Amino acid sequence: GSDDELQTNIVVQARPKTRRPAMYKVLMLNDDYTPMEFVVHVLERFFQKTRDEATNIMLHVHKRGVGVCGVFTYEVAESKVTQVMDLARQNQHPLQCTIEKT
Ligand code: TYC
Repeated sequence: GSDDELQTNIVVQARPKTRRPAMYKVLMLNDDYTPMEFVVHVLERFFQKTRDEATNIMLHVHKRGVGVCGVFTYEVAESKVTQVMDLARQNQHPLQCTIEKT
């Protein structure tokens, strides 16, 4: 056969089908026992907050009962919750955090 019969089947998509991932808030919950300083430490260590940002978030949670630590993809959010809860348990603090779809 001639050279034209060789099909390569290459399709160039003009607009690639990308999909933004679902995002999840990591929420910190207030309790009566976890030291304020520990919560500030957690926010600095796992959520890259400055001392001032961490203090503001901690005080917001202390007063209102719940606050947002950050917004992440599902896997990252789950990982943050696990790391926070592990450190809290190691230090015998009842600190709880959870995720919520945005
Ligand atoms: N309420 C705690 C206290 O008075 C402080 C605290 C703040 C605990 C935020 C948990 O997510 C929390 N020691």
